[in-house]
Amino acid sequence: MGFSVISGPHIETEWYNFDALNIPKDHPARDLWDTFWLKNKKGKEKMLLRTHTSPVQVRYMEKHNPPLRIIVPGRVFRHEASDASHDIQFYQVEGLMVDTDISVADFKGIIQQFLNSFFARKIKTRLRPSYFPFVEPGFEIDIQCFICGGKGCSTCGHTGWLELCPGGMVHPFVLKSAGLNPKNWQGFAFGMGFDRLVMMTYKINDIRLFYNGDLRFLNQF
Ligand code: 2NL
Repeated sequence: MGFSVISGPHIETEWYNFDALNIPKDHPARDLWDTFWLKNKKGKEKMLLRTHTSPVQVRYMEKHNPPLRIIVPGRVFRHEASDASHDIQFYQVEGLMVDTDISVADFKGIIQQFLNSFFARKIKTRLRPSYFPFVEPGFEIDIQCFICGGKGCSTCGHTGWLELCPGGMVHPFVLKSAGLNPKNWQGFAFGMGFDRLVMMTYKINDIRLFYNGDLRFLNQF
């Protein structure tokens, strides 16, 4: 589908990780991300371990003229307690498409195509409204529960749907921060937790298994 795979630094500035993404310093939305801050040098900008791969997309938009289609896989870091579905580091795969006349229909079509191909069968999806400061409108993409086929079971909390990945139309503020005129360009973006996709595919119930180096686990793959 014409997407280039792009990567960028794990250590980021506050501007690229937060401010440019419409997450201002004293805004409550910033509390959505538990951040590892680095000791900053006097008079220098505050540095951190990126909490998402979005800063890579901002940097890319600054340097390249649209139309743009990129996929950004990479390690991200969150300062939070770990449990079976959360770790202090994990992989995200974010996507960004910027062009003229891009709509939610383009977003849904491309995600649908990706999922059918990743899971090697036709996947039923739906979009549900959600909030992220860097997109407007924002949604969660749900897939039909692959355990019960949509009938409702304990895995899907008896809803028939599983939350897969958030996304939305790139907020005009973010395009502006990256030097693009939102009157001329629109786009969509999404951010998948890659570990979660792999957990669903292989029916793995604890994200920490990927990183604790137990060879009995790793040698199965
Ligand atoms: C998450 C967050 C999302 C995006 C990531 C994005 C990037 C730019 C502009 C707008 Cl440069 N949006 N990324 C958008 C929506 C959701 O996911 O934590 N996912 C697991």
